[in-house]
Amino acid sequence: MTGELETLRKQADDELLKAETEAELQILRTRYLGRKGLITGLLRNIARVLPADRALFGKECNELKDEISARIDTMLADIAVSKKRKALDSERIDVTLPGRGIRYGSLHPVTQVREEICGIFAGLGFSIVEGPEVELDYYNFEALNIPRDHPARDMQDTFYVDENTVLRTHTSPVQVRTMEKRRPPIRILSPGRVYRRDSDVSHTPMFHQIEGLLVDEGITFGDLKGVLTVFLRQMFGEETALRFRPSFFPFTEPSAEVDIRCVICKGRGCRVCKQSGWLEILGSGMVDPEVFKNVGYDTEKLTGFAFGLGLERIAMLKFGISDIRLFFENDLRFLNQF
Ligand code: 2U9
Repeated sequence: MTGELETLRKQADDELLKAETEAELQILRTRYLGRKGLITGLLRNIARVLPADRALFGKECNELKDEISARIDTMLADIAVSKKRKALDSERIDVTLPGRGIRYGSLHPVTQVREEICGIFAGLGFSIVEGPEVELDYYNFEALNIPRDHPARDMQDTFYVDENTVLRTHTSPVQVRTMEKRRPPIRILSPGRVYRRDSDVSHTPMFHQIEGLLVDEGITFGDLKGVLTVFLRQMFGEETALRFRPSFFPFTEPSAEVDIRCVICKGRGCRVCKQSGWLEILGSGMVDPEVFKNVGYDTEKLTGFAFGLGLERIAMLKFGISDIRLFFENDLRFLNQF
């Protein structure tokens, strides 16, 4: 190897030993191997070499070029490997650390009560039916024997959409529609939202109801008492005392409201039962023949009973909630308790 080449190799060797970064190596590559680089410069001046030595000189230049290039490649590869190792070290996952806790949701208390009641009646052979919340005046009132001048018709109680259309004030219209479509025996339960112009600690403009209807030949008030007793004992406990009180509804005759012994004070008298020892749970009665006539049922052969209850009221009693509006605020601090 010529002296010139030997010097260049030593110089390259020194500089490569000092190089630490990718950028420094790229600079050296350009410096030695680039188009205007040191080795290319030597080759360009090959005319200075004796013709007899040129072939060897060219060969040695190329070998030096290949050697430097290979060393730079190896060093770059080493740098890439150590970079990758550092990255992996810093990203190492400790699989023994505890995971983030899963936060469970819960069903809304009104949903829980609805599912419980629907479950009990499903066990008694009732099927669930649903219907429109925007309802014709006919199905909400007229067909249920609520005459034009009845107080429940007052603008204060009902949201009117137009002269013939209302937001349903109860789920009874669902049952009228079902009777129009189907012949008895009928055993249905209709849960859903209802709307009334009312707002205070125990009333909201929208609330949830469940109504039930059973129609067949030979159904008596005894069946009403039996079915509602089974329901209330499953819901509030087998020992629950019940009281059937006479009442009035335009769509049932006779009618009864049903109370249970106060679940809070067991009848001793408290704030929740207003010292009476009893809690009003539902309204019920034998379907008025006028209602059957409106759906074309034979009132000589068919009888039936119906009942209705407000879900928020039951949920308030069950969970000891004193303000109905809490159900509709979607405050997680409230909802997470159930
Ligand atoms: C048809 C015939 C009769 C449903 C009934 C009640 C008595 C009742 C209230 C309970 C609390 C409404 O949510 S509340 O304010 N309901 O007292 N509901 S009988 O009677 C019917 C239903 C449908 C065809």
